[in-house]
Amino acid sequence: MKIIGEKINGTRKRVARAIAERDAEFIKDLASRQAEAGSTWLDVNAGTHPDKEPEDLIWLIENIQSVVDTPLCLDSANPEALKVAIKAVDKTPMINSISGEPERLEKILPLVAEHGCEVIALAMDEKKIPETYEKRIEVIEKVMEAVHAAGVEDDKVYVDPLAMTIATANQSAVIACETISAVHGAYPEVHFTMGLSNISFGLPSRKQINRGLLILAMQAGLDSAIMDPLDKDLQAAIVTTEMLLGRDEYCMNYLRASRKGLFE
Ligand code: THG
Repeated sequence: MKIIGEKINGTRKRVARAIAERDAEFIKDLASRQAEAGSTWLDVNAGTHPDKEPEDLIWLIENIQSVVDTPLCLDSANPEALKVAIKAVDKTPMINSISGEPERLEKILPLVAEHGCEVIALAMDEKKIPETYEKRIEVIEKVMEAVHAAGVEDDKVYVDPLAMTIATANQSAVIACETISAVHGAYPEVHFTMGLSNISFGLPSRKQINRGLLILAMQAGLDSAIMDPLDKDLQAAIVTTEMLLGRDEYCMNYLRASRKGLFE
């Protein structure tokens, strides 16, 4: 299971303040702690000021790279901001994200192909997030056609099935898992990821719900998640589920995690 550390996100109030005040220490601390906790990528989202986004992204990237060498996951729907950010990174980044929206495919896929990036593909288009897994798969088929036309390999693609808030969409975890299973069947080389926290919006004890979704989705084929790497219970759920899915020979990782106190 590969972890995309979610904490450097300008839509979070504390991070928005750090960006506005150019509080580099706050950002560096988030970067170091998430890298130490085992993140394969660090998500970098500069927030929702389109005019300031490229400048803010560069400031974030430079500060993060001054303390860690973990590759970054550039979280923006804006092709112009992505173009500038790709030039500022030391290591090939993951791009978060494309979708079935033609403009994003046309403008972002060439960048992905040129730089050899991994890319997250959302199972939605410019109209909306489809309500059934059959319709989400139709969107992903369209995205994969464009991916192939751009010369990007299937194993660079991370499909995000989009798990909506369960409080208002009773079947949303089921639909997300069905989407993963079906896409996995059709495109065996494609990877999966998702933001775990949308599912629990508006309900109490959110971490409990996020953790349950993680386990169900891993069973369906999820092999990466945009998540809080500092959440020990979530990390424990990953180690345990990997073992239960038969991916931990002699239970070595589980035993190592136990000795290190992950389950205390
Ligand atoms: N899919 C993809 N990218 C994404 C998302 C997704 N990027 C953004 C988001 N969703 C995932 N990132 C975060 C980052 C931080 C938080 C949640 C998701 C977070 N949330 C706190 C919580 O859930 O309690 C509240 C906010 C706060 O702490 O200020 O921290 O789905 N491809």
